[in-house]
Amino acid sequence: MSESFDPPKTQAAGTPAVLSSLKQVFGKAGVVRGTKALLELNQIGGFDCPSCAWPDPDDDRAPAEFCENGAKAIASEAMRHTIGREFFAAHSVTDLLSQSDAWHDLQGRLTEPVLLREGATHYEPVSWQEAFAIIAEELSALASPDEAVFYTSGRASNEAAFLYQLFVRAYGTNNLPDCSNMCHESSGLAMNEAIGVGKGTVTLDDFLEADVILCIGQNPGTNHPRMLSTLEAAVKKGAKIVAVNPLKEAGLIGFAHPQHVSGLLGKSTPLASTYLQVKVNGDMALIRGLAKVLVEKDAVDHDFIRTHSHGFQEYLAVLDTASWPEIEAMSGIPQEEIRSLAETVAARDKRLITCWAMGLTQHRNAVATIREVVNLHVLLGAIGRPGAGLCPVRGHSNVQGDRTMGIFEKMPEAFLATLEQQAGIPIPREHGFDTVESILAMHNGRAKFFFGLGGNFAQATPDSAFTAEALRKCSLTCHVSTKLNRSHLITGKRALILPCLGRSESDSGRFITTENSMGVVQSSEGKLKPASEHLLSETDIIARIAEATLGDCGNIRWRWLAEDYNRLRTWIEAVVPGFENFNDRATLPGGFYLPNSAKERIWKTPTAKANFSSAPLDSYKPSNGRFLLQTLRSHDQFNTTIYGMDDRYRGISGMRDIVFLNPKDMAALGVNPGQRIDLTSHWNDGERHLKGFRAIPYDMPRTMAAAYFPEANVLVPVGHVAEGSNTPASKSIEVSIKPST
Ligand SMILES: Nc1nc2c(c(=O)[nH]1)N[C@H]1C(S)=C(S)[C@@H](COP(=O)(O)OP(=O)(O)OC[C@H]3O[C@@H](n4cnc5c(=O)[nH]c(N)nc54)[C@H](O)[C@@H]3O)O[C@H]1N2
Ligand SMILES: Nc1nc2c(c(=O)[nH]1)N[C@H]1C(S)=C(S)[C@@H](COP(=O)(O)OP(=O)(O)OC[C@H]3O[C@@H](n4cnc5c(=O)[nH]c(N)nc54)[C@H](O)[C@@H]3O)O[C@H]1N2
Ligand SMILES: [Mo]
Repeated sequence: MSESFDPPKTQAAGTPAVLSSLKQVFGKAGVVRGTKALLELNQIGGFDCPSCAWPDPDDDRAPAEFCENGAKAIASEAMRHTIGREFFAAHSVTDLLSQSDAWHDLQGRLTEPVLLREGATHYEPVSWQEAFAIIAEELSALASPDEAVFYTSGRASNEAAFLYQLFVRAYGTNNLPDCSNMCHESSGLAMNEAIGVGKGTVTLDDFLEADVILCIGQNPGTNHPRMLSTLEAAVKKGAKIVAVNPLKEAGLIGFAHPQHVSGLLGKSTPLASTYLQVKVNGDMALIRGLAKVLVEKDAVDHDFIRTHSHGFQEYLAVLDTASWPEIEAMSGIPQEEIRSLAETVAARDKRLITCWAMGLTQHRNAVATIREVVNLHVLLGAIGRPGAGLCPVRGHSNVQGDRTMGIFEKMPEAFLATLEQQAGIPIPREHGFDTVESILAMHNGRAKFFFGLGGNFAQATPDSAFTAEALRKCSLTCHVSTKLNRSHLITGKRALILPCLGRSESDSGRFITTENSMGVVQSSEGKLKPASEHLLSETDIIARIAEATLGDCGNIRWRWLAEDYNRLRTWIEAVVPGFENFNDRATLPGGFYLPNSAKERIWKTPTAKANFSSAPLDSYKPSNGRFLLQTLRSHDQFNTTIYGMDDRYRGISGMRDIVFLNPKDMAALGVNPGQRIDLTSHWNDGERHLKGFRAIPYDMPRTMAAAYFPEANVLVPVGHVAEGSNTPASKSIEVSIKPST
């Protein structure tokens, strides 16, 4: 494989995206299975793409309603290669651990349950029944249910997630950490405090009516490619797109629609008309500056502020005290540019949509920053009217649905009380561990049992070495997974891998439901032949573990409930608000919208208003000579699943061991392009090291650095988290850099 770096691209998608999709799908899944998968992907009656959570059009879907990265996700799930007992007999756990994440993914789909016995070097086959008995035995042996941790990634269906949290709570704990703790937790918390809902308030149609769309801290060309079609349509309707990102990202600059002839011929639509290369973590200052100008110009919505908001006077006071030198220093954006942004935002009807993702959520002050975004919308009355609103862009395809179903260590009392009534058994109320607390609890011995419903806990979490120690202290680590990953290899005394059906595969004719980033619940029915006849659905696996551990209890008959997903949906309807007539509505073409009070301008906050936040202005400042490192995704990965070694839009081929730096900083460090450097992260618990990565020049602000997740997770301090949400601050890691010796 050739390793090289070239200048980044200035447009996303086009023919290279189509070619890359087909190469991945046909190469891994074969032409027949691959074609069938692509034809069913995101179609009404077909299955929901397991990649990101960007919505599909409500109706009127194109015959190819998928993107390059959705195709890669499908290729990885639908691949023909499989691994079973021969594979695990041939490779010890230590051998497998020495391989890369990309190699793990290439080996193929898991096909049968395997067990690593205490002291053993290899996984060996185990029957489903024995696997469930081992889990039940371990859970019964714990001194308290709170010694068990039950993690969830964001691919589980609503039905599986609901049953899972029911089991975990029936067992007696709220220890339900999830990937959301590392993802949009800061958004959920900030929005709940401010407007009484933790979810976005816009639909796809709003994009077609917007005047201005702010895309902050998000790289949609790679992570939500179908969003580019929405942005293109918005631009064609006259919307202005403003990108706020330290890095120049191709997908924000231009888009060549891969399903339109003009796009295939390379004709691209320019997207962002303004591109603000903010400093990492400088967004709060930027938005405060913007709000300051809007108030100065009296371009705010006084009616909305009077009728709907709380805390305006205090907010005016903080705007007053925010000084321009401070705003400019923190954001890195000159006053004139912020003034000109205010002109753009104030022009026309101030129908503003703000989209954001991990560039805002993974900082120490993430919650305050996102509240500042909400402040801006409250000032403009840009919530709950057509063409305006808040759009946290979710990651995993069903991460939002899993939360709706109760995957949360701190579910509100109303949910738990209704669940208790429906289940007819006591439901614990004490809050459980989130992701970071789970790591600490396993490390200090308060938790001894780890269960993962999907995901790759060991790789996705901060401080890889510390988290590995934590997992190794467990009595049992157990994963329900589709593909081999590093978490299967960093084990407790005993370990189990339980292979499950993927979303694209037929589940005995049953369908599941998911909820996308805009609160649309829709059905998804896998159509491909399962990778192995031994696979069970996630729901069946959970039901059988619950039965082995607890037996039927209260009103719950586990196997009966899981057998027919309509029964589970009846339970969901009884417990979760907004799911009336769930079974009838689940099959509506295009699904149905969940209620969203903020969209109706009803504020379910303690003040019954939309609350301004007057948090002190803040940004992370590394000590002199040090850099602020952000960890991000390349174009060839889905979180910890590495599809390939390229990052096409950023001009990178064949390598992942790289650090993007400003060319002037490289010169100051005395480092040439491609030269190896060593990074050390600094935190109050000590230092962590990453050696021998290659320095790559990139168009970005000074004293900032960027490296790929998960390789750079060794540098993320476990205690460096967002205040309030406890999300690892994996976009603001203080590092020192020196040339490797
Ligand atoms: N193909 C593919 N799709 C995915 C995923 C994937 O890995 N691959 N992951 C899924 C998941 S779980 C998630 S959460 C989403 C993630 O989607 P994104 O949030 O787009 O993912 P990141 O790569 O973390 O990108 C962060 C972006 O924020 C910018 N950024 C970093 N720090 C700052 C800052 O302080 N301020 C501003 N304004 N910008 C900043 C970075 O330069 C980068 O462009 O994507 C989902 N979709
Ligand atoms: N440094 C740093 N760390 C980060 C981030 C970052 O930006 N920087 N981002 C964070 C974010 S936003 C997130 S969401 C987390 C992601 O954290 P996770 O959700 O834990 O990680 P994934 O890589 O998405 O999980 C991939 C694994 O899920 C399994 N899998 C795939 N499909 C299925 C399925 O259908 N069912 C089941 N049961 N298993 C399946 C496969 O075995 C695969 O190996 O990482 C976080 N970690
Ligand atoms: Mo995420």
